[in-house]
Amino acid sequence: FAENGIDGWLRYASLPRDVAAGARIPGVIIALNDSVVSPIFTAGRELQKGIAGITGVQLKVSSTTTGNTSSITVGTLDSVASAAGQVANLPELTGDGFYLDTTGSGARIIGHTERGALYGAFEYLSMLAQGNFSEVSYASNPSAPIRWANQWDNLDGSIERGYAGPSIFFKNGAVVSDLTRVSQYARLLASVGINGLVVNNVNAALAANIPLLNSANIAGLGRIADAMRPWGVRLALSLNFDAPRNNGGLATSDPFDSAVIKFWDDKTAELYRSIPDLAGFLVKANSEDQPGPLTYNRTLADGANLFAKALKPHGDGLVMFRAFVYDHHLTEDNWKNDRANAAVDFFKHLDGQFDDNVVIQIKYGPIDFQVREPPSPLFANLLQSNVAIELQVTQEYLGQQNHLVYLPPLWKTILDYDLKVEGQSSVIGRDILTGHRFNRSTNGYASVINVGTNTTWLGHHLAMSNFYAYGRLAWDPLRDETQIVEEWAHLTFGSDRKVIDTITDMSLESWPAYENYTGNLGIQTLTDITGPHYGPNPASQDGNGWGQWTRADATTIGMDRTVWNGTGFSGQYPPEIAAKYEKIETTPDDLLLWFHHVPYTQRLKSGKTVIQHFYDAHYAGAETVQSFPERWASLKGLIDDERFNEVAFRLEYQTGHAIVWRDAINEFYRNMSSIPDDQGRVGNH
Ligand code: GCW
Repeated sequence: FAENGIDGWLRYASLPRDVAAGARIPGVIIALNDSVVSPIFTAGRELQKGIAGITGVQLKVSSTTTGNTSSITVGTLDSVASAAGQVANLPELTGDGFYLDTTGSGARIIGHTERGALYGAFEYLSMLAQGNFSEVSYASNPSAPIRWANQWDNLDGSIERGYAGPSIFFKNGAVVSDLTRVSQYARLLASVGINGLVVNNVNAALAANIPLLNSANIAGLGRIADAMRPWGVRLALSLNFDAPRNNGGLATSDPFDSAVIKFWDDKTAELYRSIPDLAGFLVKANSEDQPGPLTYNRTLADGANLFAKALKPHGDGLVMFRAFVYDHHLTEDNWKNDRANAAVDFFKHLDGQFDDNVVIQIKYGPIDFQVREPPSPLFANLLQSNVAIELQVTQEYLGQQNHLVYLPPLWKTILDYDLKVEGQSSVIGRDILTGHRFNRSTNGYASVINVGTNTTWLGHHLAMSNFYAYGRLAWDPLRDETQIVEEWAHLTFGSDRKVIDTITDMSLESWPAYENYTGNLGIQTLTDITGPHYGPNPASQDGNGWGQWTRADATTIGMDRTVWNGTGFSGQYPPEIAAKYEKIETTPDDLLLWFHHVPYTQRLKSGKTVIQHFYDAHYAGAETVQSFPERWASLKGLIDDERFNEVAFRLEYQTGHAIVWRDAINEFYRNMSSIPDDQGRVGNH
């Protein structure tokens, strides 16, 4: 089978003979739906393929019960009950949850929905692929209903912030004809519980001259939806707020204009004729030059509700309305200006004004996918609105897949964060995104993935752990990130303990190392801000309107975000959290420069000065990754040469680029501060 990565973690490699000997494989697969578009039908086929790969046993798939006493039965509660009789004493199932039972002679996989049944089949296959034949009986339910992926694909086939080749969806202004890669992508998405996909770039107005919503493209989108439907992945679209003006021949896109309302009602109806299970829309409005309701003196809620009302008659479609609204022409000479304040400033007062099928999609941090940020305080300020967190699998600011950076430890700093809203436990993953804390039923997750036509999907084989982990954490934000990467490595590279351990260790060291050699103490990823967001360029942070400032000068550095003397950002958190960040003494070192403007000689809790920490951390981070190629080389022969060589190449590159980062940043701040490195390294090579 292919070693090129197309199957990702779904390779179903044959088990070593001694392990396979323990397999208890039932005699037949019964998948209780014979419609080829049903996820249950898909589950039957996937079980057949997986079991053949893993054990060499070729099972038949039937859509009705057979005389065979030992079977793998997959279906929904109703279909299993009517085929096999009463199913008693099942644990509670919710959403796309499933029940997996491998006790006795066969296996039962029962979904709360058809999609859930498919997820259960993937879970069973994952066990088998890891050589786990134990008897289990449990229910698994998703933490939240929204578990979406976003692609920033443009209709011309390019991908904004995509690092693995052009789009698998679009080319030359239209949907591609061969959608093989789309169904393969949907298979990977489904295998980790992702149920929705926005296929085009949020910067939809960039392509105003290429109409997404003409009849040819609506038919093309219908074909994409058809390709994904058997995997339970629903299609959603990013909309250009100005489409009525740009493509509809209207004089305005004002959300209160009756012709505009009719335009969206008609387009939505047309979309539903082509895509009956359309998942909804994603809207980036009044941000980074995208049009929006503010352009027409209407509120952001008016804009979101325009689409919500167009969707409403057709079913359960959602408007994912992005909270990433800010002014990118801020002037740095005003000490109190702060881009980090924007989301709460724009959205807090609208809480309660959004229709019930609107979801506010909030980037994890207040700025923009930086190597470290505190959580967006908006999560603590929307108590009467649906919310979803936005993460990035595509490594825009995090090495663009040329660097190994395993992201879950970063995501966990947000998901595990207790915002203590109104003094009560308000952990973002466990309490807020589940909807429990504020009694919401439509919360969840979105992540920008940006796969491309490259056969590795993301450009770096090891980056796929981030894709995998995203789905796992959206399903259960309490899952342990170490366990996730071990499981992924096992499925992707085989059962050799040395392979799994080496990949796990390197992955867990990778984000702290990247933070060390890029930007530490909460100063952000010190990359090129106005261009590609790649490589060191600390000078580009300041002196422009983007607001990713460091305010570094000859003696001091950092953003003063205190209430008493700064931008007031810390005051957007609930009192207990705000108080902690208000003072240097209670601000953790890793966010010191996010919240405070201090001298380079400021002492950290570690006892070091800020500047010496910069020097040391940059050396430490670069040193960690110097060990990666050698550790990877020790796996030669334990995995296939193709993937071995491709990963080796990227790791080797990373070692060099980490040194470039280290020296560029250290030199920059040594020049600026004139404070020497007490180890005598900086400026001395
Ligand atoms: O920071 C910016 C990215 C843009 C992106 C934007 C967003 C799609 O650099 O490329 O636009 O964030 O999230 O909307």
